Amino acid sequence: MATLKTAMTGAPPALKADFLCGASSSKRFPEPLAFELAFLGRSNCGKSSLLNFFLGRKNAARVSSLPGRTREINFFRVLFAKGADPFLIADLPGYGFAAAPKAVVRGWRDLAESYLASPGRRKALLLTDARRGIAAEEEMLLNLLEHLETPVVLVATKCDKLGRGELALRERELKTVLNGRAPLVLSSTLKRLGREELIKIALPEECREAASALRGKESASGGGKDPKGGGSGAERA
Ligand SMILES: Nc1nc2c(ncn2[C@@H]2O[C@H](COP(=O)(O)OP(=O)(O)OP(=O)(O)O)[C@@H](O)[C@H]2O)c(=O)[nH]1
Ligand SMILES: [Mg+2]
Repeated sequence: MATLKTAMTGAPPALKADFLCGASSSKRFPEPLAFELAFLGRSNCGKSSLLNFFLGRKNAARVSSLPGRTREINFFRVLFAKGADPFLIADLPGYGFAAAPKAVVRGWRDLAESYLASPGRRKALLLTDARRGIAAEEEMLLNLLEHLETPVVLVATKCDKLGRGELALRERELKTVLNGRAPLVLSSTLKRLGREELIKIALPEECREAASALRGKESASGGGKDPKGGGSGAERA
């Protein structure tokens, strides 16, 4: 019935994603592709979960309840449709995990910054737990991305943790603090909120066109993939 659901809801299909490598230094960064999407944010803010949700896959990126588990930049090669140009997704290590030694935090920061400053056409998704909002570290990242001329989307994660009224208030506050520096997307992987909007806002038009072309084909043919992300997930190398 997954196919029927895809056709009925128009939800974007699961995206084909291959794990390329985990890089703990710039020497291991893969060759740049035509477009790159970087997932950034504090430890435990939900980067890996959002990445899986974005791809429509369960286990492309490792999710952990222990903060600071992602210590390398994990690169994925992603395809929207057969014949479309592949692009890169980078799942970055979390910033500012208080319990980690300072040198470790500095190492993560240096790695993230060296990736963000490397050549490439890139957009950043800056994630923050909706309950936390924009604090000093998010401000620092917004400034860094502005300095690097990297367009950024702010994603408020775990929105299911706030009640409806609190969420509306938080949304207004975030927009005020952002003051037009980045669009805002509200997300919850638990409630499956925000995927379509993210795909629309984060990806270049050519990728979105490829995705909707695929969707059209699937709707017409009755073929397709599981919109719940029940696929096998990306292969880890
Ligand atoms: N309620 C709720 N929990 C979430 C959501 N997204 C992620 N989580 C939980 O938050 C915890 C951290 O999620 P991860 O996706 O591993 O976070 P991360 O930012 O990749 O963490 P690091 O790699 O350690 O920096 C896990 O226990 C997830 O299940 C969400 O939308 N709602
Ligand atoms: Mg992670």
